[in-house]
Amino acid sequence: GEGVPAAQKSSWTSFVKSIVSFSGDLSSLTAPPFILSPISLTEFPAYWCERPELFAAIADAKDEKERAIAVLKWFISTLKGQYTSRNEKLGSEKKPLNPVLGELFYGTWPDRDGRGQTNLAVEQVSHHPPITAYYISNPSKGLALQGHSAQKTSFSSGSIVVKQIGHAVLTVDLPDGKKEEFLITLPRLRIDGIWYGSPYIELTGVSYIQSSSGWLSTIDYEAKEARGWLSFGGKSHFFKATVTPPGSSTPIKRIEGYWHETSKDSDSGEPFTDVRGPKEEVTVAPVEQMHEFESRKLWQHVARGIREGDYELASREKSKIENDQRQRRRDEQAAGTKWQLKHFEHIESDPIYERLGKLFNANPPKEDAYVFMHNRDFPPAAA
Ligand code: 0T9
Repeated sequence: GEGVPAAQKSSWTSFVKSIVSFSGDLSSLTAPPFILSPISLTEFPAYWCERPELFAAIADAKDEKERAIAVLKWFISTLKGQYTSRNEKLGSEKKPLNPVLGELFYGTWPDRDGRGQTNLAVEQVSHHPPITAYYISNPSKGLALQGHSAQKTSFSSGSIVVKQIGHAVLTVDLPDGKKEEFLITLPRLRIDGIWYGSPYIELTGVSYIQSSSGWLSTIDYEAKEARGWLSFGGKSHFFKATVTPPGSSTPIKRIEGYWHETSKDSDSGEPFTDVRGPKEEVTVAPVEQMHEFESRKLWQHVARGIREGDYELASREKSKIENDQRQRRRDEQAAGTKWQLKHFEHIESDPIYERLGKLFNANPPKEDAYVFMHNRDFPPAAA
């Protein structure tokens, strides 16, 4: 394949074979060096807020309808970062570092032009299977996004199919003291280009944003673009979305376009999203000031090995982390204790998911959740 260095061809072939015959937790498979990313999955929730002004704009919307539209606009604008940024930054989709239990990632986006500061707290709440919980808030705007992310993977006709497990809930504090909630479900992924060693993601299926006000946005990632009879095939990353009022099945707004470029109102042609311009990466503390379990500190030597092509260093440092984890688990077992999560509390059934999921027949009808314990200050109180 094009993406595979000559010296790693046979190891890529056997890796692909192991994916084919495997279903479950891909993160635990050992992959050849060229496909390794120096970035841990605990950093991924930052993709939700790399356009902080669009997040903040949700709070400025004047009514339920405008808020539903503002949430859809922000959501669509996150997709490029979530699903194509590794291709841009690292050349192709790469295998992220598999977070350890209790791994942390904190960051902020500064206040600018009155948008308020946005804060991010992430914790790896399970190692096997990998589950990442996150809480993103803009307190001055009364906005908070809480969610968790896990995956179920399978292999189908040359592609890795990834079902996203988990959901996110956006809470908006309204001026009258009430709250509006938005349940956000996540699309399926197909990872193509595996044989060639240059994987990339395509989104499939449908995802929803259900507001407690009754407004519903439906995003369809497999809709076909209307084209002339001379054109064949379709361009990647096309979507169509609808915004539907409470109790109705007739959309008042239809959007279509490319989530990695631009989209427009299907009826008026008015521009909707445009993510061709730069995004803002999250600001993190210097590594020297980090907690030992903060992602960039924990993985710093592994990441350096991967970045500099020193794979022996990377694998030696990775083994150290894994051995330390195994020892911790053994110690806990011996002491009859369990690892305590730092920021999140697990609940078996999320009441918001259950209540809002009913409105659009969410499948499954119930999901668990990780509730943020509000025990992190931004900036952190001096240690
Ligand atoms: C939540 C996102 C998620 C995490 C990643 C499937 C994947 C792990 C999960 C779903 C984020 O909000 C969005 C983007 C990318 C997803 C990753 C892409 C990917 O390939 C990995 C899996 C675990 C692999 O590393 C597969 C092996 C690899 C060789 C293919 C590149």
